Amino acid sequence: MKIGIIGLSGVGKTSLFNALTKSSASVAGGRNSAPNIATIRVPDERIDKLSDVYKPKKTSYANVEFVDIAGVIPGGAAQAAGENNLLNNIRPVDVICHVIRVFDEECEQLTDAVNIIGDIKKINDELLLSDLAMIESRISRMNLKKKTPASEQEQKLLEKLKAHLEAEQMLFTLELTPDEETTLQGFKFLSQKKQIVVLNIDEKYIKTDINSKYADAMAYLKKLDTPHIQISAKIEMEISQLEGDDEKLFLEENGLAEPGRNRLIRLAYDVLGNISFFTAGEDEVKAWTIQKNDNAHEAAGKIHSDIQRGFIKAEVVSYADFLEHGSVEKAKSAGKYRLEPKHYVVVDGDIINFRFNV
Ligand SMILES: Nc1nc2c(ncn2[C@@H]2O[C@H](COP(=O)(O)OP(=O)(O)OP(=O)(O)O)[C@@H](O)[C@H]2O)c(=O)[nH]1
Ligand SMILES: [Mg+2]
Repeated sequence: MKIGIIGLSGVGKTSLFNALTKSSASVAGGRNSAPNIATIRVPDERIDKLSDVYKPKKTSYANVEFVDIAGVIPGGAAQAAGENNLLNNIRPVDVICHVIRVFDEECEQLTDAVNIIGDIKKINDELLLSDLAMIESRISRMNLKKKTPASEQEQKLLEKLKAHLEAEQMLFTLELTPDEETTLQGFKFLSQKKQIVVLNIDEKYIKTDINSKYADAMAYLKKLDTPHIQISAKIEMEISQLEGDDEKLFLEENGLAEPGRNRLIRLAYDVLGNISFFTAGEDEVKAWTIQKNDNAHEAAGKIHSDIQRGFIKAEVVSYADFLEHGSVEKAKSAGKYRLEPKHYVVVDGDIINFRFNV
C-alpha cells in the first residue's frame, strides 16, 4: 500500500512523515526538493502473536510506503509550470493523506487563521485542475488521430469525466462501471483517489476531540464522504523517537492509546477496503493484503499463480480460534478449522493453508 502526503506549505507534512516513518527528513522545506519516501511495516499484533508461537525463520509484515511532497501552491498558473511534476510524485499512491494545519502557531508562509474547509478546497482544486488538464490534452491528441470504436468509447468517457470536473466535482464522487474503471486505470487521476484528512492539531488539543470546535468543517467532510483523524505531528515526532516502555509511558502521559501511525494505517486499510489474511509455518509467518470480499481463490492468487491454478481447498482457522487454543494445531484438534472452497469469502485475520495441486 502506498500513501501520499499532501497539503499546503508548512502544514506539517514532513513532520508527520518523520513521525510515521521514524525518519529525520528536513522540516526546513524547500520548493524543489525531491519527495521524501520511506517504507515501514504495518504494525499488527496478530502477526506478533503468530510469530511468538511459530518462531519462524522469517516474519513478514505488510508494508506501507509513504511519499511526502513539497507544499502545493494554489493557483492554476503554478500548476501548469513545475507544479505538475510535484503532483506526479503522488500519482502512483493508493490513498491521499491530506494534512491540514489546525495548529495556531504562525509558520513562515502561513499567517492566516485555521481554515479547514478553505484548505481542503484549495488542494482539491489543484487535484481537479491537474486531472482536467490531463484529460484535455488526451482529448486533443485523440482528435488528431484516426478514430476507432475503442478510442471513440474512451473519448466519450473522458468527456463525461471532464463535465464532472468542470462542475467542480472530484472524480472519486463519480460512479463508474468496472469496464470504465479498467479504461481509466492507466491515467491514475488524482481526484479519483480515496482521501484521508489528517487534522494536524495543536499539542494543547491532544486530549480533546476537536469535532465540536470545528463543526462546520466536520459537516463538510461528512458531505465529501472523506474520513478524518486528528493527530499532533509535533507530539507524534516525539513519540517516534521513543521505544518500548518509554513510548508506552509517553503515550499514557498524553492520554493516547497508541501512536497516530497505527490509527492512520488502520484508516487507510479501511478506506481502501483492504483486509489481511495470514499464512503461518516454521519457515515463515506472513501477512497478505487483499480486498474485502475477495474469495479464497483470489487470495491464493496473491501468493502464487500456481496455488491459484491448482487450488483444491483452503484450510482456514480464524484468528480468534487460534488465540483461544494457543496454536493452529490445537485449534485444528478442537475441530476449529474449515475446508473452504474457491468461492469462500476470506475474513480479516483468517489463517489459511492452501491445498493445491499443479
Ligand atoms: N505547533 C506545531 N507546529 C508544527 C506542527 N507540525 C509542524 N509544525 C511546524 O511547522 C513547520 C513546518 O513543518 P513541516 O513539517 O516542515 O511542514 P511541511 O508541510 O512539510 O512544509 P513544506 O514541505 O515546506 O510545505 C515547522 O516549523 C514545524 O515545526 C504541530 O503539530 N504543531
Ligand atoms: Mg515538507
